[in-house]
Amino acid sequence: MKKQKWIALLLAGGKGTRLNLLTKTLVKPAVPFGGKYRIIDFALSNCRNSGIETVGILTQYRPYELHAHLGRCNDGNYYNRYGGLTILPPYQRSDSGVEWYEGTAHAVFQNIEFIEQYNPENVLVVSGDQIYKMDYSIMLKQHLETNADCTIAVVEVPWADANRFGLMRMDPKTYRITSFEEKPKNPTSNLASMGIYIFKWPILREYLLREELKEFSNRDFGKDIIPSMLCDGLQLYAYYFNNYWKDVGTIHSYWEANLDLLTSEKNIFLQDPEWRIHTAHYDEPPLYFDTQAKMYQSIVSDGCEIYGTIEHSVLFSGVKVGKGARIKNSFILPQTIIGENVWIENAVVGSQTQIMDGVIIVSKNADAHLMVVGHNEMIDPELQEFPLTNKVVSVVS
Ligand code: ADQ
Ligand code: ADP
Repeated sequence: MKKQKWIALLLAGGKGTRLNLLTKTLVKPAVPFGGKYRIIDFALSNCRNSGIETVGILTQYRPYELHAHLGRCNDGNYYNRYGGLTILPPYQRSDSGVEWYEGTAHAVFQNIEFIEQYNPENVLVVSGDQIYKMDYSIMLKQHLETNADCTIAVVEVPWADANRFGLMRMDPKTYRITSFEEKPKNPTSNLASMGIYIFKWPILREYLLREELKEFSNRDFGKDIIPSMLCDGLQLYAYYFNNYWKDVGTIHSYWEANLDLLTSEKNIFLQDPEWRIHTAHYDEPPLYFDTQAKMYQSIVSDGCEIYGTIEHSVLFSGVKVGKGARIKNSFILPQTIIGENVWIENAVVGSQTQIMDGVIIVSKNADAHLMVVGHNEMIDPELQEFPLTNKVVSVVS
């Protein structure tokens, strides 16, 4: 087969426990974001817009909604003009049974045959759980110019968050990486790996095979592959990124990333409008706004039907808000039905939730902070047990 310059592998199988109830039934990359998207749409659109023709999506944990979404995406005009989207779940390789993807590197290792079909010179590995717009072809250009074995996209993060990331030091002139530590307890750098890598394929292949032979290994890029390459003196370079980037790994960062959409300077959809984020299409009717309805500084998506007041909030597709209801500083995920005279403040409400008339769900302190109401649950004042997290500050019903 003709050698391809590069192919992309999109990691979308991790459990994502820190998103709490939002990932109870679906994997993090499939979590709805920004009114009508899912988190994975960013990485996938970046691949498409960067001109990558072949993308393998590695899925594992609760993949049903993700697969359904990707199927819908491929159905429309999302990625099929390249014909290059392949879903890669774990599979039975031999008689010994199915080998789950134990870590990110192990997931790629299991798909060596898929990659080899395309005989690529370089492989781009990206995460499916980040919000950003990035032209990977510029990163590839730097990778080729420096003749790097591996190029890692990096970004400066606030010191307070630094211990959630792989942190490195680099030569300020050449950008050659001189040290790397995965999620150190006491950070000495705030230059973080974005978990976006371009590798020379023959070199990555060799390290994936080597990692498999080790008795003790997490089979992870950040914990194993990158430190081994650095230790062996390979050429690792940083690709410096200074645009909007959010890893929505925790409920707090998910909250902040949605909140950012409500400020025009931070709203990622308003930045670089040529670089479109694509998603699956649902035939939702247009937004309906009744006479008593009021809306301030909010995002309200197609299919919503509003009779109440919405303030500083994001309403995802198909949300119904009854008469007299007030929603403030909140994110209401798709297809949720909110009854009359409901009051919701500082909360994330999961999709397909039904909130009965008169329920009050208020967290008094937005930073302390929000509550997550479960996916597919009915919230009724008669019920004693609300499926909320222990972050609840106050629930009055
Ligand atoms: P983390 O954010 O902790 O660190 P990780 O849990 O490795 O990322 O997940 C990265 C991606 O891989 C996610 O999209 C996840 O869904 C997927 N994934 C995880 N386990 C998987 C598995 N077994 N099979 C398939 N997919 C899987 C990484 C790097 C850090 C870096 C941050 C940046 O290790 O160095 O700073 O990303 O966000
Ligand atoms: P059902 O579960 O009734 O078959 P769908 O197949 O339409 O519903 O939806 C599957 C998933 O997609 C659900 O999680 C639902 O919340 C979500 N979903 C449905 N409609 C939309 C939409 N317009 N925008 C985003 N997500 C949606």
